[in-house]
Amino acid sequence: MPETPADMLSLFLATCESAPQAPFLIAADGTILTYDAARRRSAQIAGAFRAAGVQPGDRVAIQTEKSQTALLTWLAALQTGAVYLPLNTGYTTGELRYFLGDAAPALLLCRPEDESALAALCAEIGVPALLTLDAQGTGGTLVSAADAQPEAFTPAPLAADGLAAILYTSGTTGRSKGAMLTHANLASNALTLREYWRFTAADRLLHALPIFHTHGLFVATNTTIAAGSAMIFLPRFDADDLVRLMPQASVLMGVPTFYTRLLSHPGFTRDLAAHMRLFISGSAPLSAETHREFSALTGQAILERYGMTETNMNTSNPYHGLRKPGSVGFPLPGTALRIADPESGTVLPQGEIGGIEVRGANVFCGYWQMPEKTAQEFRADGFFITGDMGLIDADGYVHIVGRAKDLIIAGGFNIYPAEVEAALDEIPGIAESAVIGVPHPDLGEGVVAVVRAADPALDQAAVLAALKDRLARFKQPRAVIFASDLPRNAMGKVQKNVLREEHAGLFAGKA
Ligand code: MLC
Ligand code: AMP
Repeated sequence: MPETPADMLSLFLATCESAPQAPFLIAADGTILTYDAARRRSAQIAGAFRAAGVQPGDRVAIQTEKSQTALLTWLAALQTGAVYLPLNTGYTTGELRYFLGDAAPALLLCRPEDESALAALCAEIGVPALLTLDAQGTGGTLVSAADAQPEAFTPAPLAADGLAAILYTSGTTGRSKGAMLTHANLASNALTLREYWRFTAADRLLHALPIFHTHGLFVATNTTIAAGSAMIFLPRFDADDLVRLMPQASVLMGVPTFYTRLLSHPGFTRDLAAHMRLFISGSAPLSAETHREFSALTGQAILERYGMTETNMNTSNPYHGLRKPGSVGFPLPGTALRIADPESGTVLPQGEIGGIEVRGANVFCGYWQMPEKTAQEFRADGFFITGDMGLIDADGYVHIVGRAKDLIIAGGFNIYPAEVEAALDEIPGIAESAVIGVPHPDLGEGVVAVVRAADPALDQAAVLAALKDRLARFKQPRAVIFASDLPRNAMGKVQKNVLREEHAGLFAGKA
């Protein structure tokens, strides 16, 4: 069993102490930021946060491009005892208004180009401090403020059950919910994954994920920190870069789109992958077909795991032993997983399909300022209702077979149809809408809006233009279909399964 979990800062500082010159972040050009350099720079950033007014327990919201400095803000927030609140770079000002209003952060860190628009928003909703950071992580008011600070910072004491981060997840109905993650949630999961996936100081993780979500921020970064290993840290996914840098790496973590794109890259060969220790996939279903294609090409089986913002990682295929295509593996040590009737909560016999419920040190402590919503999503015995449907097979492997929640996952990003429908229904000329996900060869699922227009002159271009500033780009429909009526059941509910079947082939052949 891993040692008693503490918090991610203790794990980071332990490596800084034992191996200060070990590489932590390696840039695409080979430049190395050591653990010690990361400690010193994050201490300066912590000093800048404190000077800007951040106190223990305050929220620090971040919406910046991915850079080494952006990642160090996570370690800096930990040092100040603040609660980290990373935000998708695609969110529009309108979307930010809600998150900032709800979380009431003491500080917002944003891109320099957004500063004036967001200064107005911060003034309006009472966010007291605003700093900027550019895409390279080398310019902006945060950088100059950090430069003026000492390279040592006395960390605030952290309690295991204290809040480390709030990550917003959209809801099937109503407002987005801020999932509250404690220090123990994050540290326990990082230690579990370090052991389960055999991470050591020798590992070099190829990191091409965004750092505003659980996958890139916690699974990748925290596991690396817990093992004292390094990340080859890239600003975004680019198949050419991955192929070029793979010879220096030992592990890749990605969403399924990473793997389908690699498979269609001519430079991705058996020889290129031969030295790699591990390929991990998660955040969305990896098709059994992609799994098999990858094995046929490389001779290696992708290790698929399953997690959620609320729970960190729940299951994983084994490091040694069969990594079953189409399965997400076994519950991780310390995580209890059961399949239950979604309505009654009665636990179902092995092999039957039901709702996936989990309990363990990895599971979050509730939704920010939503005690009722929190209570609804936990059973009385502490199991969290994930909203995923699945079964456990005769060998004990968990399979996800669908979702009880109305959710689309495109390229690993979650899109809640209800939110897109609400935006569509506000467009003059749209009488009603239904948003569905249909198979997409690159993104797994693609967002499709089926609308009944009251105005016959309305076309796809006009609908998309109206959504442009309302919704982040990744939530916007890839196609708008005009229908004279939406299919409904006897209860009057739109039959999305009928629409999904009807439009299943819409993106066939599109990469
Ligand atoms: C980009 N676009 C997307 C998109 N990503 N649209 C829908 N869904 C997405 N995921 C938009 C771009 O804005 C662009 O719009 C157009 O699609 C084409 O962009 P691209 O250049 O082809 O895409 P790219 O930038 O390469 O991004 C694709 C991707 C990226 C798959 C590499 O989305 C990505 O890194 N996804 C990872 C998401 C992730 O980390 N999820 C973890 C969640 S945590 P336009 O208009 O410019 O053409 C979680 C828990 C767990 O789920 O278990 O891990
Ligand atoms: P998020 O809210 O962004 O954390 O997304 C969590 C959701 O992603 C889960 O509830 C699942 O529906 C989905 N998910 C994560 N990993 C997998 C996986 N390996 N296979 C299928 N779905 C997954």
